[in-house]
Amino acid sequence: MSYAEYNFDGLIGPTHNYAGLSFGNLASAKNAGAASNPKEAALQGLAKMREAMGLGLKQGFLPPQDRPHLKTLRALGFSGTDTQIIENAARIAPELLANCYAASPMWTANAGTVAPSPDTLDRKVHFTAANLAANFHRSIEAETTARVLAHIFSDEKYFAHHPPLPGAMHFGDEGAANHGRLCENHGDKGVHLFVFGEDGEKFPARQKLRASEAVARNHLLDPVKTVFVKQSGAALDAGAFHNDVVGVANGTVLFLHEKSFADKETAYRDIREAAPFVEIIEASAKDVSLEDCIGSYLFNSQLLTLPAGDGGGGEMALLLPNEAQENPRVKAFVDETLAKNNPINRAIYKDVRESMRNGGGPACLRLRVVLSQEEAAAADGHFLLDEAKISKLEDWVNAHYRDRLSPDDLADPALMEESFAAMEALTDLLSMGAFYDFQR
Ligand code: SUG
Repeated sequence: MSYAEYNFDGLIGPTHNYAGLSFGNLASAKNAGAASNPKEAALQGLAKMREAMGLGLKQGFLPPQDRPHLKTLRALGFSGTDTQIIENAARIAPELLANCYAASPMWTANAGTVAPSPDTLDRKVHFTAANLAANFHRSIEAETTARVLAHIFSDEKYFAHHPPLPGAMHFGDEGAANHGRLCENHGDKGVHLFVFGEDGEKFPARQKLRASEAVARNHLLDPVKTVFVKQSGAALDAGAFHNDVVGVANGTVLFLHEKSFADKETAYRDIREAAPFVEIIEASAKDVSLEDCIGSYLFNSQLLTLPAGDGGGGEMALLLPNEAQENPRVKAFVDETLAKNNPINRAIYKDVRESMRNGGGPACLRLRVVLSQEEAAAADGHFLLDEAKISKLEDWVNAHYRDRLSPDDLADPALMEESFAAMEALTDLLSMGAFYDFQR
């Protein structure tokens, strides 16, 4: 049976803004209060999806969520009409309103953790939506994300869904942003690398070991093919709030900064034991400092296995943010990596600046799902892209999105009305029915 990797990117929602909500995420703090361009953001995201499709790769997407999330505002004691809720929240607790307006579901690397069917005991594809307990604005996503995943992958013959882990930060779970899969072919039984953290001196760790362990159990993974590694405090305190900011795994390759893990020697030994085929390509701190690495999002690139036959055949391409090209030390390291004898031999730089300014690079914007042909056919085709569908989504963005949004604009009920009108049109386009909380 043939298997392929699908990247499910987050379609960036109409309320994308810079509210400075994520402690420990340097870009989010730095750009707090700046004006965003939601239209540009969504079009940049769609252009990235188109680029990956142009490489012959399979591309899907997860829809945005309904924002403002009135259900949460109601749970927090705001009542009356929808307009009154917005007006009162803006007056009494503007920070709560900003949390309920975040377009953060765009970073689908945090939507959940996925185990492809060759890796699981029951041969189903397993999904656990992340609880994202570390940040209030992100914790709101979990329930709807679980609903989205169950909607797209609804056939119980192939897909198993686990609810977000209970217990809030006791089981803090940020999904695939702290998880990687190593394998020789997508359809082989893969090795799962879970990276967890412990609070640093400056910043809190979002991913708990006990959460990663629970996800591995839920997904019925083989313990011999499961590795748990602790993130380094230095990386966390330098701004690597998710491990995918300092490393990425794909196929046989682990591409990372040498300061990613707390105990590198033990981590590499454990990874090599579980995945003897692994090729570890690292940047030394001499080549690229942690600061350069985090400032440029070098390792938040998508590391993509190109399809065989098309100049590919096991060769890999890096899809990086423009910021990586703009830093001469980072650019030199990428060029050196391409010139060396390893599977990575192509670099593509893309503009995802709107997302980057909130700390989300190319790899944050996608959830990887390896599917067999049969499993892909069982998934909801509305969310699997081709040229025609991507153009329709662009038309939808152009019709409904603003090209400027400042945090003060969140107080205006007209933004809520526009946002809900966009979501109504999207649910029609995707035949989702009355899907979101505001439609129920
Ligand atoms: O969780 N930023 C996101 C960025 C997520 C990046 N994802 C990965 N690394 N996989 C976060 O910190 C900022 C929102 C704001 O400040 O308005 C934000 O949520």
